[in-house]
Amino acid sequence: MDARLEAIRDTVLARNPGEAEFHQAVTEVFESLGPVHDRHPEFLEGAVLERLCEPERQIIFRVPWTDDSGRVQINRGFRVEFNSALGPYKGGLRFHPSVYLGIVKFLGFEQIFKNALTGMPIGGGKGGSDFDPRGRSDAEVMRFCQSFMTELYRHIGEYTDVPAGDIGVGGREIGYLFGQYKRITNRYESGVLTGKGISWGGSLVRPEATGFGTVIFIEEMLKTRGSSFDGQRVVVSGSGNVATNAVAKAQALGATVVACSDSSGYIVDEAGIDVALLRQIKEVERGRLKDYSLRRSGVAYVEAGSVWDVDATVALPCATQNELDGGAAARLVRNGLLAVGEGANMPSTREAVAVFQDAGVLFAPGKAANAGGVATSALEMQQNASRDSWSFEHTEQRLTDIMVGIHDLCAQTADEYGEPGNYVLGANIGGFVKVADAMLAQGLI
Ligand code: NDP
Ligand code: 2IT
Repeated sequence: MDARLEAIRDTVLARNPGEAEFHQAVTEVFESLGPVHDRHPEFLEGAVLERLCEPERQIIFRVPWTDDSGRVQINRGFRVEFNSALGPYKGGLRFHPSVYLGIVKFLGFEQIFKNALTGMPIGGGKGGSDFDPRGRSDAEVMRFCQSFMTELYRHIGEYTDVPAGDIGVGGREIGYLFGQYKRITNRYESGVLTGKGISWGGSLVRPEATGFGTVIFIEEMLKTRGSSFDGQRVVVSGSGNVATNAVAKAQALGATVVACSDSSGYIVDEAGIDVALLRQIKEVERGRLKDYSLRRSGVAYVEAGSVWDVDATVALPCATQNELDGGAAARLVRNGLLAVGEGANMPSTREAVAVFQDAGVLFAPGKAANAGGVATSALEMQQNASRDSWSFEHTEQRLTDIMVGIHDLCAQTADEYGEPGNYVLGANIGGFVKVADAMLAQGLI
């Protein structure tokens, strides 16, 4: 890392002790930014990096609620409003027991650059709670969401901060959150949340957008090597929103997706995953992946274990951070890997990224490859602002254009900085320059 940037990075780490994921995200971005600071000394003079690493505002709050047996439960809620240079803070809410400030800050930091890459007018933020929705009834989830919004409402708004979903937050949760926001504020403010139901202000394609967008990005990346998804053997991790839609799109483009996972284990279905069955089990029944293997012949279920033991030509990590380490990366490379597309946020460890890049594997980092979700959220905001709703075809075409644009920006930036094919460098510099320019233009705030 450039010595000037390393000194700033060390100060950021010391000021934010115990936040390993935030440290990792900051370090990874800083490793790309040395050459930009050679060309733009004004970024160092304006202390852009120091400002970028300090969130504009961080909110931490108590979320009390009662479970179905009448017992009082207490969770912790977070919203980190990281950077508003390009637009209102925008980013999802994650409900998962592992959530703490370090995870929310890593996600919010990544979101700044991702949102900049989309070219849409959105700043970066993220939030969530250590609440675990798994095994909770709809009524418990509703009471939790109502309590969470009873604090969050005073910090958000269509021109201020616009949350959406992430792990553990889908259409059901956004519905409960929106209902409570409307009830407290007495405003039908559609643009305050995205990922809404289609009959009350949501956008077609938003549910599919992250997984679809990841596959569209990787298709563009494969084209640079004269290849495509057609005929590829694909492994996906996770089986939630992003994973399921990545499976569907990859197969629509002619790939065979042979494996996917949840936190309990993984399935191998050599015939190609049956997307309708997967959706039925995961989205309708909220069941476990093991059920898939019980309902379809020729499917192996492996309890625990790593889905990265299954060989693939294309790997799409779509579950969670640091789920693919250096050992798994080396195994995939040995078994003939051609490309990796991060549907999740920071799923590959820094060691894994190094293994992929050293081996010449095409590697698309999450902040570029999974930007289709937030980009389509911005399209939802556009529809809300104009009180309009677009067709599936039109919205999917907008998503495709945005993903191709992000791909090309990353590739061109990598070329411009003398590292062709380095999408990590391209994404980090491409996103950073837009934010840095806007921050300097807006003065010291
Ligand atoms: P979901 O809650 O729909 O699905 C999450 C999936 O990942 C589940 O299969 C879950 O398994 C698995 N998973 C979660 N945590 C772990 C863990 N600690 N270990 C192993 N598996 C785990 O979330 P999404 O699909 O929305 O999100 C997946 C990833 O994509 C996240 O990194 C998210 O930040 C990122 N992302 C999401 C976007 C969106 O629009 N939703 C946009 C851009 C990125 P189990 O059910 O067993 O917990
Ligand atoms: O990580 C992400 O980009 C998301 N979870 C989606 C954010 C959004 O505002 O749609």
